[in-house]
Amino acid sequence: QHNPHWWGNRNTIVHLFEWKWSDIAAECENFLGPKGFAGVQVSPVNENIISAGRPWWERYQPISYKLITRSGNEQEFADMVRRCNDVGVRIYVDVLLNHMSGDFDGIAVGTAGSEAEPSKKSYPGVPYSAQDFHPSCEITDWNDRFQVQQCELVGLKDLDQSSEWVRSKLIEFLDHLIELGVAGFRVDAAKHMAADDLSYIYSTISDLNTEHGFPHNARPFIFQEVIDHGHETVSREEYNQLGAVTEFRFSEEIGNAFRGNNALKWLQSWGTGWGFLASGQALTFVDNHDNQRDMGAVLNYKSPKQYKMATAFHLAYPYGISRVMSSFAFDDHDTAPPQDEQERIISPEFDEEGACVNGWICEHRWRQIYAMVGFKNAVRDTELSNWWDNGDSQISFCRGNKGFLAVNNNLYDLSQELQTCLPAGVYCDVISGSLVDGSCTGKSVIVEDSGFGYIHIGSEDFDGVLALHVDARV
Ligand code: QV4
Repeated sequence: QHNPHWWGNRNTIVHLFEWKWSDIAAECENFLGPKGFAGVQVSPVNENIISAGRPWWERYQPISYKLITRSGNEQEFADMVRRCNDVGVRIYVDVLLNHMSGDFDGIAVGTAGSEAEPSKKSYPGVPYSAQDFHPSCEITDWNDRFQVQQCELVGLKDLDQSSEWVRSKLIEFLDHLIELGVAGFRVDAAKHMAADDLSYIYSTISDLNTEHGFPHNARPFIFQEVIDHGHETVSREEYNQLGAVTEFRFSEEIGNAFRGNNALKWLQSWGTGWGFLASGQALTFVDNHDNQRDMGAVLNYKSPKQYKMATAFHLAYPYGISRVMSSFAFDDHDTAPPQDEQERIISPEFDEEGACVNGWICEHRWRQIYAMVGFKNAVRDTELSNWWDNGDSQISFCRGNKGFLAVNNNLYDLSQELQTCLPAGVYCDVISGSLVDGSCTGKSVIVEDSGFGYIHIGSEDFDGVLALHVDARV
């Protein structure tokens, strides 16, 4: 279940973290479809516990499988899926199969109004009771398989996926979403569930809904959250046959390189050469909603120049199933998404250039990022060739005769005749500008009959990357 069922030549997923369904529906029609995005990962859709201050992570604590959250209700969800599919943008749902909520004093009320008594493992909204869970214990040793898979991840009540009842409830939930037209699932905390149990669930759920444009017998796309830094007892290799797996080493190493801790010349062997999963099994990202909040090498929107360079490399290099992050502004781990005084999530607002203004970051609306989504579409199915580097952190390469990328992460200029592999002509650098009414608002590059062009990326330039492709020819 590795096929994301993309439409046409599209091939990039965006995670619209904490967005409302009605806003995503509009975004599919107004922006994602026109710009060539392939799909959206949406936040958890089923009822969750309500936590004080409404941190984003309350949505990782389910109370029932009713489709009512701060992002909207079932009707709004169904409307979103329909409208996005209609413009060729797929929906992938973040699903919590591992656990229910954590402890709570007394009776908790969820976002759909269901009551639960987490301390007794009682969730009548499903219903689940204590016998559907593993006995409580803490994970103290992350290399102990029993603890990782049968104890409680940060105290979240741990479902027993070997039980017939639990399996039937999970399958019913996933089938409901498939019926509504989704293309697949991000499986949260997959590492904390036995691969055999997941295999049973994945193989039992329905085919995708043909009324939403999927072919007959199409299996749901599965990508599993398994964090494997290498040498772990529960490894990514237990899951990659079942579906794609989040490749966290990609995120860590790309952050490391673009922060300047590793020369970019080493990226020539990026991908399996770095010990990553096979390209078709790896869900790749510069940052995700968890590690963008951690200190460390991972890049996020707060280091925009490096972040845009890393994203350009991510989307230009032929490796992985790409996902870009779209965040809201945060100070710390618990910052809630943009909300009003009644704690309702607010809709993103845009300035005249299309950038988000009211607490939403919307990296996917940054020109340097959506332009690379277009680049990745334009060069789809071409090989990488003509790698060039300066022995340090200036690099360039071609994608067939359709695209060319150059990056300068040194503290001096890149000024050089380079092989672009493109047919002779004038091309618009889609990073510094765009093609408007046939003329380029940024840097233009003249490509000679030989394929060479003069490339300049000053160390002080606003962006450290230059990208040309055949769909942006002046
Ligand atoms: C607290 C204590 C625990 C204690 C518990 C007792 O910290 O030690 O056992 O109380 O009740 C929130 C709080 C957390 C609290 C917990 C339970 O932050 O302090 O525990 O709730 O009340 C997200 C957030 C977590 C959040 C959780 C549930 O990141 O902070 O916990 O949602 O709301 C590993 C896993 C990987 C996981 C990653 C974070 O292998 O699977 O850790 N990633 C996924 C999601 C992530 C999500 C979860 C899993 C859980 O990507 O966003 O956690 O669904 O690497």
